[in-house]
Amino acid sequence: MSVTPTYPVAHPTWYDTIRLMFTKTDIEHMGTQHLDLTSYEQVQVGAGNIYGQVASQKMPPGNPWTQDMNQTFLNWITDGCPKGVPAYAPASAMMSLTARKTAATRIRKDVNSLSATERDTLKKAFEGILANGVSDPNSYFAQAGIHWLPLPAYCMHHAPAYNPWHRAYLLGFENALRSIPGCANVTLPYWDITTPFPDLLKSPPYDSYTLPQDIGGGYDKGYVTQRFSYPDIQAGLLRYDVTGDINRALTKTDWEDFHGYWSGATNNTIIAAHDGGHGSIGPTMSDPSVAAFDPVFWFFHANWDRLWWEWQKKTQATDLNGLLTTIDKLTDPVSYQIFTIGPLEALTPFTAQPAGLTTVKVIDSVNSLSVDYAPPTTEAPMLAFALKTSRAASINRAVSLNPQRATVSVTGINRVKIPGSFAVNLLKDGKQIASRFMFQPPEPEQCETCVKNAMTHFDFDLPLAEVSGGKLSVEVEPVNKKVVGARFPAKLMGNPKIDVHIPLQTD
Ligand SMILES: [Cu+2]
Repeated sequence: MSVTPTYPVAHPTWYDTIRLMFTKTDIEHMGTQHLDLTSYEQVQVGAGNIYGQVASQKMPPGNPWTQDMNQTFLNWITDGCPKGVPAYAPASAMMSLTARKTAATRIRKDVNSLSATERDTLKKAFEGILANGVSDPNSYFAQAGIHWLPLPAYCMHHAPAYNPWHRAYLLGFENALRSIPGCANVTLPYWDITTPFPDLLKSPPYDSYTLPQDIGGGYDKGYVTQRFSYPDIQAGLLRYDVTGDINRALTKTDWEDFHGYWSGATNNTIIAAHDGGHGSIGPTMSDPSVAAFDPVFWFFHANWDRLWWEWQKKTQATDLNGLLTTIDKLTDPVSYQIFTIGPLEALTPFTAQPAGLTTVKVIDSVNSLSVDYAPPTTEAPMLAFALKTSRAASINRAVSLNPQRATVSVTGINRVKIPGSFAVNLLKDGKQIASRFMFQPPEPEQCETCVKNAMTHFDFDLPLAEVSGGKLSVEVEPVNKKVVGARFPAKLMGNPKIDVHIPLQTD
């Protein structure tokens, strides 16, 4: 028995309405054009395009939808493409993970997949918060200012609360966007950083921001956020092997290894990718005290949140118990404590706000925050791009033509001595062969989180042939060359040490 809905439907879901709107002919017709109208994921991602076609009466050919049907489809998009639950689902299935997933009303999309309407709404929302006065908590200035300058600074990096803190931060920013009239359903899109810098973000209001007042740290009223040239951004992402770090992170089953850096974990997974991304984008994004003022910050961080959620789903860490099974409480007590000891669950300043967000509350993105992510629409054109550039060699690491690998660890760098973010370059016979980036404030000795884990290490996973047969050395290249010079003196930062490990080949 099939029930035909009466159009228009105010709040349709995929299961109760949308999937029934496509006829067998439509499905066959679009199938030849590689759009599967029986797939929720594909229809959701293509929703803007589909709406454009049906609203202009081009589709379905010769049998256009009625005005009420178009309105229904538009309502569905406006609601964030809710999936709903299958009408035939038994009660037990409705409790399953897949069915629960449908609770999300905020579907964040790949920034390259937005429809014209979605782009308009997003722009309106951005312009709205940009126009709000600096003392309005829903102003762009106030939101960006939470990260660091103007003080107090709350930001959380290279520490166990990094992922939860930024998830709460993004939700607050998205709520600010939603406070603008007509934008109540807007969601923050993400930039899949394994694909080129999105065109949308190269023009106003997303290309730059001008400070409306002094914020301290030498950043005065009138300061305009700065980016590198777009080709240089791509080169930077390759230089720091951001895609390689992401891929490595997603294969990890432990919380520490996914994030990397503390508790004995190598520093070549998510936080390394995040740092490398910041360092690649420009002077503003390289400095945590102002990074959030560059509008790309939000799209960039939505992507790290998406990747955390991807990893959570893969490791069944989407609720507290699941997440705790990924943490080794003996070797990493701090991570365990931030999810199990009340006062340590706070995410300042978000816990004090009405939403009362804590580390525990943000774990289940879908059921607790109603936030989910549509899959990326483009498939890693970075690889194609990379092969066209002179830096093609570095991408070979990701595709690993040489199975014999070496792990190079650089330890013993005291980062608190280094004023601001810096790159660590690994050299063979004086020639740079790989680099990593550390994202830190201009005065790390004033930052409690930095001081707590001052001794840093950097890990490089390279083909053995690239590191053998020559003398390895390491240098620290500060971002702020004006103050520090092009290379930071090794003696001042501790005693860096290089270790090379050759993992056993198991196959
Ligand atoms: Cu960041």
